[in-house]
Formats: sequence, structure tokens, C-alpha cells
Amino acid sequence: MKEAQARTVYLKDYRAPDYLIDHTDLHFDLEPQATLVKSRLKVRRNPEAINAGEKTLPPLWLDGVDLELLSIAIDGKLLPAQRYHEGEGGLTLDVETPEFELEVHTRIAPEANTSLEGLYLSNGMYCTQCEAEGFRKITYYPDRPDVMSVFTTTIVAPSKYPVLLANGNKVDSGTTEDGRLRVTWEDPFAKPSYLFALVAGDLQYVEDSFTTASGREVKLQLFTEPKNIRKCDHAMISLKHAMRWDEEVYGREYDLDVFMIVAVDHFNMGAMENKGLNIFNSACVLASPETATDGAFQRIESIVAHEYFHNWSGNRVTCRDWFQLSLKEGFTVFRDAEFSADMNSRAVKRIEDVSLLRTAQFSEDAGPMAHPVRPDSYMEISNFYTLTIYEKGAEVVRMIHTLLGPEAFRRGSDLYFERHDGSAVTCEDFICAMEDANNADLRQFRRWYEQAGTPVLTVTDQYDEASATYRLTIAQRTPATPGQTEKPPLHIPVSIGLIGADGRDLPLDDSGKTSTVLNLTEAEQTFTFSNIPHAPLPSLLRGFSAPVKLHYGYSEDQLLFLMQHDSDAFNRWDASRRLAIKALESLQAQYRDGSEMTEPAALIKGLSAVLENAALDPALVAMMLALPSAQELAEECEVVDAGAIIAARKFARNSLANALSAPLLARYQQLDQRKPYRPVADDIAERSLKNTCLGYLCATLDPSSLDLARLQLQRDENMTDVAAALGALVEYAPREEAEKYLGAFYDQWQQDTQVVENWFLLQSGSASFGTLERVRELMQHPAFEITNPNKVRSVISGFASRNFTQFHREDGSGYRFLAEQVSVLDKLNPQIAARLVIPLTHWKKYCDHESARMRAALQGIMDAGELSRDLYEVVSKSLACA
Ligand code: B3K
Ligand code: ZN
Repeated sequence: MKEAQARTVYLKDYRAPDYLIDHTDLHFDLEPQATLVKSRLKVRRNPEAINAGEKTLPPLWLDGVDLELLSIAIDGKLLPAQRYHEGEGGLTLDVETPEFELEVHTRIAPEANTSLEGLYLSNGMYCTQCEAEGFRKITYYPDRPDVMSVFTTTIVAPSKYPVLLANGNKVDSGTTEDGRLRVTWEDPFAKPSYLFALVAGDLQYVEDSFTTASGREVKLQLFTEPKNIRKCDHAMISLKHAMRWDEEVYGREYDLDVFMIVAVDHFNMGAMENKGLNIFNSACVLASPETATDGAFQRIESIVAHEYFHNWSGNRVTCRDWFQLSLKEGFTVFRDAEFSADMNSRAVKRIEDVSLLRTAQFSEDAGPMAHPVRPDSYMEISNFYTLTIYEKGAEVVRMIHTLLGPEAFRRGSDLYFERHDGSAVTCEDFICAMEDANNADLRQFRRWYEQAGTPVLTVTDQYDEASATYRLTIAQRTPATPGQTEKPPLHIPVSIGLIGADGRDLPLDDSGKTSTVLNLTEAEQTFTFSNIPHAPLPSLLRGFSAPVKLHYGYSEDQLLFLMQHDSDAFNRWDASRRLAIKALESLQAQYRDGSEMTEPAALIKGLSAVLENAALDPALVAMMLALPSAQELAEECEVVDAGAIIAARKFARNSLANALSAPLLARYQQLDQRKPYRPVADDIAERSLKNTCLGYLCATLDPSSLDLARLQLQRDENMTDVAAALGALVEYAPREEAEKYLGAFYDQWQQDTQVVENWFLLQSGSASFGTLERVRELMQHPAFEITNPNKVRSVISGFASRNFTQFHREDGSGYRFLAEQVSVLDKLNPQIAARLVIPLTHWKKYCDHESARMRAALQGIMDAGELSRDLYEVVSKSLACA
């Protein structure tokens, strides 16, 4: 792809489809190199697209990519070549009647498909991925979400593929004359092509059932390769929890007779919500206590729920066009976050989500690909499955929830689902339902969908003793982003409380409430509180009520006070984070000046108190103890000096470890109770604090601390504890010894794909182990496979995104390595290449010598030859930011 071929799609150009497809009948004859796809479509002129006085019918456009066209027939008659034109990305047909049946035969080669879009093979199993525009790699079709059709799918395959699945309910099965298997599926719910799915393989399954609120029995099945059949229980339990939760919280029931999940090893992302037939990356669904960490258990619970929730927010009500992607993704992430909060600890979930937002979404919002929650243009839609669409989109929905309150929000979602069931709609339709159900005014709020960039709030305050009045003044400003310079003020819900000298919340009005949501709508606004007996300490943006950066001149003592007293658990943690960032920033400054680094005394004091507070949730203590990641610190810097960040973190970590070694050891010993593994919130919390303590203790390099890790590894009780111990040993034990543990671990787990992926990551992401040399060695390892995205993520992204120390080596070798791999991958899997390159695209934020080398590596990719559209968009937009 070169500039001349790059096409940009604009939201303003949206037109309703010329033709609708009432019914889609598909027939697959599966062969690895030559799968025959026959499609019969009932086509009808879309009445909404007819222009007044229309005399001739417009041509029918069908998307199609990498297809071999065998034949086209209309109403049973083969179409002569002059009636259709094959062009770039599809074909046009001349149309003579407003309704007709179109039959198209094509041939595709699943075995050659390494893009993992369309129909492909994973370990000998056929599977599909159609969102966003993969269906066009299966057959010619109007591959756009506003064309919704009822699908029937027949699959014919050799008997070595006994399991043949597609969307909906199974309606027929048998054997063909030549002894092959044949199954027909019918999905009664009209859906866009992106929700189509097919699976064929030699699979086993676990089965369960769920009785819906209205008493219908739904069969639940989870399919995997036979070796993984023992790793399905957790996903099944999570699914049932999600089904019940959606009934209770949103009044949404499941609609088909069967709900199926299939685990596949080769998958570009986490999972896919195909109607009735979810397909999952095996790493996001398979778990057992011996092989999966607590983090994996929790991720599985939330992804299973997320995909299930899409059945309503995405499938029953879908998107009109891809600019509306956040309509389904932002809303569904909000739904899954609330589900996880209800199943586990609400505060912990919130802190995790906000950390991700601050680390990755804020940097996206400040980088070359910054875009609004509803973008107005794209070159390649696959590049827009971003943190902005998902996480910021979820924050936008959360703010509506905060502004309206839970009951009103539910009235709004009920109206939304009722009004738009079975249709393809827009973000505007969602907001309108929220307004109409509640007589609310969200006019100004809509700007959140239109404006990119992270708003910055600056807060000042003033207390007047004579009148017992406290005033908070909040100013907002959103920085310019590519293509958007003017940013009028947003409607921002700012949740706050005022804390008195005794550490208790002060009542804010006569009703006695101690938290309130301020409606910030102006560029600058002052909020007044009366009857405040003395100067309070404000607790601002409680629960992170808006996705913004907030500045208030907290002193170290005030932060220590908030860490101890804030009734809002999120803000307690946030105070510790602010304190840590302050400390790390001054250490970075000392490093840059060449002066001696000094112990972060206030941070040590605060964390010591936290560590000894037995009343605090151990998970919260663990999160307060964890230093902000290098990426998070980079996000805070005006100009990033990677070397300074690395040195500051290392110094702070060692100082904390040494200063707090006694309470860390006491907590470790207190929590190291050997009980049977259960992935439940309380136990997870204890393990997370225990293992955080272990990490710090090992950082002291004290031999008895390393012994604790050795013993924990040897006990081999569950993967959470094993991985933590191994991680600490890899970082801090003598090299030879660490190698021995890594080797033994591989020998023990080499048959388990998910564990091997984590074994790769442990090395590539390690500051001391994951040198470029090591990463190149891992790429030669027999378990590494360049065509498997999980392996690429665990080795190459592990190095480029998690291993700040080695990736940012001064000689620029890390950058050149990444560029080289991106160019190789672009030929195999453009979606993965375009994701992999992201660390380089933020070159502009780095200090001169790093920046120049990053940019040069990026330019090298551009100069290397033809780029896919995916990669071209990301690289060209970044290079354009000169
Ligand atoms: N909707 C899918 C993502 C599809 C990504 C396509 N490149 C998974 C999800 O968000 O639930
Ligand atoms: Zn989703």
C-alpha cells in the first residue's frame, strides 16, 4: 500500500444499502486447499434507499477479497460476463428486477489463510473470524453491518471432522452419498455477516444447561481439542453466572436453544461473539488451577461474560456502520466491568480498569492514532478496535450511568433494547433512548463521542472561615489531537467528598450526604459548599468518575492523609499512586542531573502504614505497594527519558524493599497459608499481596528471601504461586540457577500451550533475562510459531511492550528488531503487524536520541516495500506527526 492507494472511509459519506438480503443460504464443502462455498441470497431493493423518481435500478455491490469466482446466477440463470464486473475489493452486478435470488459459487483456500480473517485452519480445525470485514473472504456479499439477514448454513466435510458447527439451532444432519458428514444449522435471528461463524474439527465438549428466567432450557456446550477438555469448568461456571446476571441486572434473557463456545489456538484477539457460537482464543477460555494464574481466571470470567453480553448489546441490537463500533463495545465493556465488580471486589476491578486506561488509552489519546469514541474516518477498521473505542467508550457509558443514576440508566437501556431489537443503529440512538426514557438532556454530553484527547482538569480551592464556606474551582481543557484543534468544554461528572481534620467525611448538605457529583459544564466553574466547619481536604474524582487527568496541588502530607482516611477506596489507592509518581519523578530528575538519588521517604512512610493496616483489603494493599509501571510513568512525562524511568523505578523498588523488609516478611508469612486453591476474590486478594511481598523481598537479594521463592516454586501448589516465585527468581536469582528453573519448568509443561505462552512471556518481558539475544533465541524455539498470534504476543510484544529496559537499549537495537519483525509479519497477518508496531509510533514523546532511532526504525518499515492497509495507516499517521 502506498499513499496513492490508501483510501479513507468517512462517516459523513454513510448511505443506506441499496439492497437488503432477507435470507442467506450457505453451503460449504470443506477442503483445506479448495473449499467450495455456494451462497443463495434472497435480494430485495431497499425501500429506504429509493430516490424519488427512480427509473433504473442501481447496480448491486458485493464485497469479496481473495476469492476465486466460479459462477453467478440470478433466479436460476447463469449470468453472462457482461452483466457483472470484478473490481478492487468486490464485484458489481447489473440488476433488472427489484427482487431476485442470487446464487454465487466461489472457491477459497483456508489452509493458505494466515491472516486469520475469514475461514482458516487452526491445528487442523476449521474456524472463522468475520468481524469486521472477514466475511468477504468467504463469499461475495454486502459485508456491512446494516445488512441483516436470516442465515442457514450447511457444512459438508470428511468424517475426520465429526463436529460441524454454525450459528443458531441444528436442524438437520446426515451423510452424503460419498460418505462425508453433513449438518445444517438455522439461525432465526437476522444478523449482519460479521456475526457468521463456522467450526469443523475433531473436538470434544463439556455440556451443561441453564434455565432462563422465563423457564426455557438452554444447552451450553464448550468445545476444545481433546487434550484441553479438563480446562473448561471455569468458563462454564462463568457463563452461567453471566447469564443469570444479565437477567437480573438488565432483564435480558438468552434466545436460542443452544449456546456454544469453541476454543482455538490461532486467534487474532481474545474472543468473538458470533451468534450462538462464540469462538475464543484458547488462552481466554481454558484454565485449571495447575496451569492458570488468578489473573487468567479473572480474565476468562470477564471475557466469557463480555461475549455473552454481546448477544444483546451487539447482536440483537447491532451497529449501523463501523464508526458506531463503541455502541456495542463501550457498552459491553461497561456491562462486563460491572459484572466482574459484582462477582469480585468492586474497588479492585475499578483500579485495574483505570490503570489500563491511564497507561494505554491516555497514551493512545495523545498519540498519532488519537480518535474520538465515535471516529469520523478510518483507512482500515481493524485498526480501530482500540482502547479508546473499548475502554474510553465504557467510561462514557459509565458517566451516563453516574449522571442518570442506576434506575434511570436501566429505564434507558430497557427502552434502547425494546426500541431497536433486530436493527442496526447508532451511538446517537443509544443516547436518545437514555434521554427519552428519563426526560434527560445529554446534548452537551454528546461531545464525549466527538472529541478525541484526554481532558485535563485543574482544581483550586479556597476556604472562608468567616462564612464557613468552601469553594472548589475546576477548569477543564482538552489538548489538540490530529485533525481536531478546537475542543469546546465537555459535560463532566466530578464525584467528590470533603474530608475533615479527623479523617471523616463532612456532610455536604442538610441531607447529610458525604459524596456528590458535580456537573462540570463550563471551561471554568466554581462550586460552593456552605456550613463547612473548617478547611477540608477534598477527595476529588471519587471512583474515577470521568476519564480525565486531574491536577490539584496535594502535598505529600495530604496524600498520606488520604491514603489513610479517604472513605473512597479508589481514591485511597489513587493517593498512593500520586505519591509514588511524585517520588519517581524526583528520582528521574536526580538521575538526569547526575545527582545522587535519595530515598523516597514519604512513600516509604505511607506504604509502611498500609502494610501494617490489617483492616485493609489485601488486594488493595498489593495495588498500593505496586509501583506504577514504566509505561504509566512514560505517560506522565512531557518528554520521556526511558533511561531515567528505568533507573528511578529500580532505585525506588530497592529502597522500598530494604526499608520495608520486616513488615513485608511478616505479611508474606502471615498470608502463606497452604489451603486448597480456589479462584475466589478473597483468596486471590491474599495471593496477590503475598506474591507482591515476595517480589519485593527477592529484590533485596537477601539469600533467605530467595529461599522463600525457591520453596514456593518447589511446593508447586498452583500456577499463581509458581509463576510468582519463578518470576522473582528469574529477576533476582543467579543467572545459572534461573536458567535451571526455566528449563525444568518448560520440561514439566511443554505439552500445555497456555503455560508455554506464559513461559515465553516470563523471559521476553524480563528486564534482566529478556535481552534481544534471548528473544531471538526464543523465536528459534520449537514451540514458537510466527503464524500464531499468541506466540508473537508472548515473545515479540512481551519484549516491545513489557520490557522497557531492553527494548529501549541505547543502541536502538530493540527498535530495529521490532521493525524487522513487523515487516515480516505484515506479509502473514496484517492485523497483528499493525498492533505490534505501536510502541514505535510514540517516537515523538521520547527524548532526542531515543526519538530519532524510533522514527528511523519506523521509516525503515515504510521504505521496506508494499505495506498492508492496516500497517500503512498506523505507520503513515505516526510519521506524519513530524
Ligand atoms: N467483537 C470482537 C472483536 C473483533 C475484532 C475484529 N478485528 C470481540 C469483542 O470485542 O467482543
Ligand atoms: Zn466486544
